[in-house]
Amino acid sequence: MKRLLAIGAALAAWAAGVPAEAMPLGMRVAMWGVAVARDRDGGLSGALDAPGLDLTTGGDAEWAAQSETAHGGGSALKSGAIGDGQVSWVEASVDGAGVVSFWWKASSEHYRQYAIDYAMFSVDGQERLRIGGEQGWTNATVQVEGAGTHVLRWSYVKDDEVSDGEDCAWLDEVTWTPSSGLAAWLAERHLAADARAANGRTAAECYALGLDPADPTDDLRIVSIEVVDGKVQVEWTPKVNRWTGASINAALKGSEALDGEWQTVTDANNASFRFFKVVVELP
Ligand SMILES: [Ca+2]
Repeated sequence: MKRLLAIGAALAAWAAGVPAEAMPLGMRVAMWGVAVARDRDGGLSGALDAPGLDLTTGGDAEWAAQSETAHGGGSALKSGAIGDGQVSWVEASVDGAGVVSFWWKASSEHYRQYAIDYAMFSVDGQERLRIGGEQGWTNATVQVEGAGTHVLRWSYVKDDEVSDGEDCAWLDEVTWTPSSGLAAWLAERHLAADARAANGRTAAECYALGLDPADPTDDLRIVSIEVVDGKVQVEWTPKVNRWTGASINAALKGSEALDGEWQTVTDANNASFRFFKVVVELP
């Protein structure tokens, strides 16, 4: 989901006293500073909560929500009805390293302590945990390492013969806690998803802009904005970060009037624009 930062109510103050004459873009921006606010349909709050997982299901039968058997009330997922030699799985993709925690339960064919049909949890196709037989609700916590996308998959797997028990698995209360990125940054600072930092900005803005949320004086003052090879480069103080948009997509918008049409600036020396704003995509 795209979460956009765009100019909001602060724009008026930001643009006050704008000189009409053409001057280097960086100077204009330095005089005006920059205001960043949330896009109305950005869905920030959802993004700042513990990220929800987008689940997909497949195999020979699909997992489905039901409320007959759940951990701690409410509903849980139950594996689909499958036959011998078949599998029913549900999975979610996550980015980067983190910890996945969940509750699961199984009722399946077993021999003594050995699960013959079983529920399996895998990360990127590699089995990490397995339960089977008459296994009550069990909590599991699994560390996921490495950058990039990881696939978390829960499968109910049957061997070639015999069924026993309720012949299925259940899954409930799956949480994903990233060890990097915005969610981890928030957790480290004990900030709520909708926290307003000491400098008045949202936590997400502080994260995106490299600001210290505990420091009321640590706010964004633009030194320069350039467009290099179509990419916006913003330099600001006091952090004096050089933000190239490599990790955060940014677009510089220009307009001849505040209530005019905002266009993407592809020429930093275009003197017709009197007003500018930076639109960034939050991480
Ligand atoms: Ca079996």
